[in-house]
Amino acid sequence: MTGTVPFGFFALALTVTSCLAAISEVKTNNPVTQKPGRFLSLPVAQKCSQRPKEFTYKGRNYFYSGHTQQYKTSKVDWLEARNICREYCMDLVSIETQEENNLIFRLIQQNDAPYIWTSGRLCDFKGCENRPDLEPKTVNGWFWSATRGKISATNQTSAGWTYIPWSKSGHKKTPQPDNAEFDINGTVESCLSVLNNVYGDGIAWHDIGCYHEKPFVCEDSDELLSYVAATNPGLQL
Ligand SMILES: [Ca+2]
Repeated sequence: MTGTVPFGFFALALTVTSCLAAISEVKTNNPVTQKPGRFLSLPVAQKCSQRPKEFTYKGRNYFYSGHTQQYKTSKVDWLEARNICREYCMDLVSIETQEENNLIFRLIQQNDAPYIWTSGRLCDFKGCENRPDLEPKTVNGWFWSATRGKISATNQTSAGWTYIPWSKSGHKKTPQPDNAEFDINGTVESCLSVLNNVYGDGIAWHDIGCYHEKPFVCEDSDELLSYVAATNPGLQL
C-alpha cells in the first residue's frame, strides 16, 4: 500500500527534529534514551549493530517487542515505540504490500498478540494543511511515517491487494478509520495499530489515539542504517 507521492515536508520535519535532538544531546551530553523529550531519537551505532533480528523479509530485519528480553512486557505510546526502534536503526513497521501484511497478521495470530503499533500516521499536523491530495483526511490522509510513503485510500481495495486491511468494525460498529475517540474525549485517532479481534472483527487495521500504550513491531530503516554505516566505517550492521 505505497504510493509515489513525495512527502518532502516529512523529510524536512525529520531533519529538523533530528538536528534539534542532536543539539539537545550535545548540550546535555545525555544518551538519547534518558531524555524525556518528544523528539525523534537518533540511532545508536552500538545498538544498531546488535539489534534484534527475529525474522527477515525482503532483506529487512524485523522484531516483535514481545519476543525480546528487554521489551517482553513493554507497552508504550506510539512515539516511544518509534524511538525504541530508531535507536536500533529501525522504525515501526510499514506495511506496504499484502504479502507483508499477511506476515504481520500471522505474527500477531501465532503469538496471540492483542495489538501492535505500526508506523502508520494521519497527516494532521503542521505541514499537512492546504494539501487537496490528502483530502478527505480519513480516506487519503494516511502515510507510513518510517518511509514517508503514502497509504492508499482507506475505503477501497488498493492495487496488488485482494482485501481492505482496515477493519469493517470498531467502537461505532462502522468501518475504520472512524476517529471514534474524538467523539468520546476529543482525542484524534492519528496512529495506525493492528488490533487482534478487539471488536470481534478479526485481525485488522484501526486508527487509534497515539497516547495508547501497546507492544510494537520494528523493521529495519534503510535511512538510519545508511546513516550509521556512513558515519561508522567498519561497523557490522
Ligand atoms: Ca478507530
